[in-house]
Amino acid sequence: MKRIVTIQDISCVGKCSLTTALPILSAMGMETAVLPTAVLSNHTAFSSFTFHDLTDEIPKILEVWKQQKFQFEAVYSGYLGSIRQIELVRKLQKEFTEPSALLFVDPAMADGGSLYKGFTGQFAAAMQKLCSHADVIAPNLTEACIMTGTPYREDGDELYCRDIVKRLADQGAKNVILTGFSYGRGEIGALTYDRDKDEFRAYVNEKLPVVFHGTGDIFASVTLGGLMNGFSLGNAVRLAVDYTLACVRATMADEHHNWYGVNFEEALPYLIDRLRSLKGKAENVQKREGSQNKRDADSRPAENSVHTHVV
Ligand code: PXL
Repeated sequence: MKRIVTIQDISCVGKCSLTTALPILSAMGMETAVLPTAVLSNHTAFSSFTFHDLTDEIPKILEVWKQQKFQFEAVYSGYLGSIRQIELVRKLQKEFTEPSALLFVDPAMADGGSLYKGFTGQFAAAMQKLCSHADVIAPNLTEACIMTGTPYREDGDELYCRDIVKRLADQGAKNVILTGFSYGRGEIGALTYDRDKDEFRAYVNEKLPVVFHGTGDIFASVTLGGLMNGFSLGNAVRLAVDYTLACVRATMADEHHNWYGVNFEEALPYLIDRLRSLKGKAENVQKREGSQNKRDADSRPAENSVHTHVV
């Protein structure tokens, strides 16, 4: 079993950050250690909330982890509350992982053209630096614009998005996933860029005319879970886009649904079925073609692909 660590807040109510990452990554077969950065009564999209910062606790935890010689195969950072916490993510990467481990950064600091409540330009600059050391980053368009100094355009076309994604990779991130990407109305997905292969890919699926909180954290958790299960970036992103849609559908199916989080729980069987099917395909290919070709197996198109482009 792979052991990974995720560093983000725990919002007691309003499904996001740790309360979604943990069940999703567990369902995907990861032993998931957590470093809670803060405890909130509920996430910050509610009209009021408490915020108890845990930054001072983290160095003490890391001290004991060092004594215990804990190591992780991936570090996944989400919503962070301070520049010191960003520095602690780097410490985790440097001191608690092998060079082959994955650093996955969801900048989780902005949306809709502006920074979330409480975040500053200085924080954004520190996040940009962290992203430059990452293997995979998953910003939305607002975060990507902030980190590249690009004016935010909601109606930006594919070329506009590609340019931003490429510039993020030029800053150092090996793989960039621009979330919330679409070619037009009625669809949503992600645009990815793999720096080593110099390859853009886009995958989109149906966009329902609703907005729910917490879908970004679901998307990021599933993408990381897919990568840690050995899937290609393309297949991990397809799985994440499709599962996020399944969560939104499950939410809509309940007439008493909440605005503050999606029903990812009832969609978990779908996630596990897709995971099994992708792993099954990889094993079949391995049997047929021998172990040398195994790494190619997960690059086959997933079922239910709606719209895939390699450019
Ligand atoms: O989903 C990102 C997120 C995580 N944690 C907290 C948040 C948000 C977004 O608003 O408020 C506390």
